[in-house]
Amino acid sequence: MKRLFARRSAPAIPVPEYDVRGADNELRWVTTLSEAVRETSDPAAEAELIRLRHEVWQIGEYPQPPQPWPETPAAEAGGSGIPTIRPGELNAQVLSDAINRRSCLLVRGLMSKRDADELVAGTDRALEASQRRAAGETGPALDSWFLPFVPEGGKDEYSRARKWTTETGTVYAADSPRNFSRMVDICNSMGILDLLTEYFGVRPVMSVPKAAFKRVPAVDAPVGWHQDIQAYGAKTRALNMWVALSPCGKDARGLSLLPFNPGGQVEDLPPAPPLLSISDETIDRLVAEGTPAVAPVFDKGDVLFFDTLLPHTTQQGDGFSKARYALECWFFAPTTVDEIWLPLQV
Ligand SMILES: O=C(O)CCC(=O)C(=O)O
Repeated sequence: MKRLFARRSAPAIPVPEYDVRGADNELRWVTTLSEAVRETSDPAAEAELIRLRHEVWQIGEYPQPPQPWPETPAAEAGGSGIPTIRPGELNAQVLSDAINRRSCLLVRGLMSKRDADELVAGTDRALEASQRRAAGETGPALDSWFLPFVPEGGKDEYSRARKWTTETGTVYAADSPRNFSRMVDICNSMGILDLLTEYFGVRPVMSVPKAAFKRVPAVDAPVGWHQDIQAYGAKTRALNMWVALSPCGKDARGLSLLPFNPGGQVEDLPPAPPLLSISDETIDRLVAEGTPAVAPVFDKGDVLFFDTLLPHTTQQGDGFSKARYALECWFFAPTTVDEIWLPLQV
């Protein structure tokens, strides 16, 4: 990617307290540019910030997460379904217990409706900007909302996937520099980075293709049953923060899931991104063995955390009348994620 923002000399501020070694200068720049972006929304600074976040991951030395992983599951509390709590009850232990037992945790109303509305508006702007760019338009105002991220000196491994995703209503968060900066600020204001640092035992990173804003149409369910371990492999420690940015599960497609911890892949399939799949036979078998398939009704701002083992799908079927907005946001223990996922320091 062309360097859009001239870096002169390292700003005279202390190195932020991250666990990363060997990237002090870049981390100072991340802090400085984050501030500049908040104050001025400068498109060149917004794009440079994404580039820098990837550079920190490339050159930084990250600590190993603690062993063992996952911890021994806590005793099963009985019942079935999705463990569900209110924001005041959320902490790393509660999260970890729910993930170990059921691979998921639903936190009602964790994101404010105002933040969700802002990200919905940002999703529409990003998708619109992607169409305009596809039609040949360019310019800094467009770059703020849609500027495909390609690592410096690298190949655009995601150009085909990106074309398909934007056409079906999904935009990678990092391809929308203004939305990405807002999303990181919102995550911080919700305490997510601190929570997940405690959960992983190390500060997590995000990824270019695995943090995405979605506008799922009423008429089509583009993603079927899958587990994300099929894409990442067993060694990757990852957790998704999936946020319903608009109500769904009734008039708009939500998510269907099997809330249990299967301990590994439920079907032995080679990974085939972007459309991984688990067969209907396997899902039927798992349901017959006692795990109910559930499709919760989500309100705007509800957050579902889930790990790589959770079998889930965009809610299937007919009869939906509204589009749904959501944020899919995977976090990773930095040393366990493959560079193909274009990790980003946050
Ligand atoms: O939002 C959806 O419908 C699908 C989400 C998903 O598959 C994921 O977040 O991994």
